[in-house]
Amino acid sequence: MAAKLAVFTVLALLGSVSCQAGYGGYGYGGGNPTPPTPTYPPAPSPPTPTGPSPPPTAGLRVGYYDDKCPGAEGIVREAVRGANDGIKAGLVRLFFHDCFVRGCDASVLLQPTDANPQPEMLGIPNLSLRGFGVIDAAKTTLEATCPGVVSCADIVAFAGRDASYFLSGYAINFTMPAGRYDGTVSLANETLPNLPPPFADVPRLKAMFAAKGLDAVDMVALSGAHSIGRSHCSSFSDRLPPSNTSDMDPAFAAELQANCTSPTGADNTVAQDYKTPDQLDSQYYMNVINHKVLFKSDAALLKSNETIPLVYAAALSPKLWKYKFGQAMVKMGGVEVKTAANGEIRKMCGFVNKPY
Ligand SMILES: *[C@@H]1O[C@H](CO)[C@@H](O)[C@H](O)[C@H]1NC(C)=O
Ligand SMILES: *[C@@H]1O[C@H](CO)[C@@H](O)[C@H](O)[C@H]1NC(C)=O
Ligand SMILES: *[C@@H]1O[C@H](CO)[C@@H](O)[C@H](O)[C@H]1NC(C)=O
Ligand SMILES: *[C@@H]1O[C@H](CO)[C@@H](O)[C@H](O)[C@H]1NC(C)=O
Ligand SMILES: *[C@@H]1O[C@H](CO)[C@@H](O)[C@H](O)[C@H]1NC(C)=O
Ligand SMILES: CC(=O)N[C@H]1CO[C@H](CO)[C@@H](O)[C@@H]1O
Repeated sequence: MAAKLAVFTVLALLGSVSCQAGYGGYGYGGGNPTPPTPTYPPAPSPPTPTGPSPPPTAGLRVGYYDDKCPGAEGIVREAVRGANDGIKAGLVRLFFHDCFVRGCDASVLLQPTDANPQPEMLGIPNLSLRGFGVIDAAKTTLEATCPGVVSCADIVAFAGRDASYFLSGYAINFTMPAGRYDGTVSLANETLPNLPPPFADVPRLKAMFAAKGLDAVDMVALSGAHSIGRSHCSSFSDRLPPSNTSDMDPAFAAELQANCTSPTGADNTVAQDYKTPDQLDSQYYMNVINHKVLFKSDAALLKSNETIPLVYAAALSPKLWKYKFGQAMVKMGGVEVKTAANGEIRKMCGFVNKPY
């Protein structure tokens, strides 16, 4: 108890620990990706959340649909509840990917059309995003209940929140402000420059998060999303023997190498968190400390004196991390949101209302 209080104090002094939930794991494929030079848009300045229920972000507010479409959040939650753990993990990542490319505007959901043959969802080789079916199912029910009211961007945000709730065994339980509009632009070539790659170091991670108005505390907090989901071996194979340039635990590396070995040459997948693969929990931070993580960008958190204390704090105080994770998710949900002036409420999440 005393230890927990001490940790909490340390964290309070550091200015709140939140976690970067869900970058990486994109499985770029192709063993030796050349990092593109990111072009950083001007960073927005979202308000700093305070207290257990963070205030509305970027003009969004909690309970936005209470009068417009009562039950909207419940409909999304039920759609998420029925998904398996892999899809739930995919929904957390979908939210992250949506927000990091053109803001949280459901641009990640837009499908290829004649007018736009190369949308975001085709942007990264082996991206293997999941969860689109859950979003579409929720949207169908919502359109039948209150047509033209609930944006796909809000559905993605609610679904990311709800997946966190279920995968944490209801321990991560936070309110998500809403009122986002859907974007009409989705470009494949904007994905790589905006999504942090699995080989990023801390300065690069910090820069890419800062470009979205998120700080190192948010980044470390959101990284806890690597306690769920799976990754293609091609995203970290350069950290395994025989090339062996990493500080990975040797026994763990040998086990990964065995699991990644495929007689057919297929790019196998392995669990992000070998210990509790389907639980959104702070085990990830123990894995970082024990050198049992997949990506260079995970291991990097133990190589910067800015992120080291945040990693230890999250490992030592799971409860505090859960709170910070929720805060960071809300903050991320405020990134570059659209309004009625520059967005729409899509009728179908995969297509803009008027393609021409
Ligand atoms: C989650 O939080 C809400 C209040 O926002 C509360 O009503 C509900 O009981 C909580 N759920 C759990 C499982 O703690
Ligand atoms: C991205 O693709 C779009 C549409 O194909 C094109 O108009 C734009 O110039 C491209 N941007 C870059 C940076 O290549
Ligand atoms: C890398 O090689 C060194 C020296 O042979 C060895 O001590 C270390 O355990 C190896 N690391 C991995 C991840 O295999
Ligand atoms: C390797 O695969 C086995 C069998 O699926 C699994 O139990 C183990 O956790 C995996 N190890 C790692 C490090 O992924
Ligand atoms: C990190 O450590 C370096 C060298 O030890 C020092 O110059 C730098 O000020 C430290 N940064 C922070 C944020 O403490
Ligand atoms: C697992 C997987 O889908 N791997 C593919 C990644 O992309 C490269 C290039 O497009 C393919 O060759 C791999 O098979």
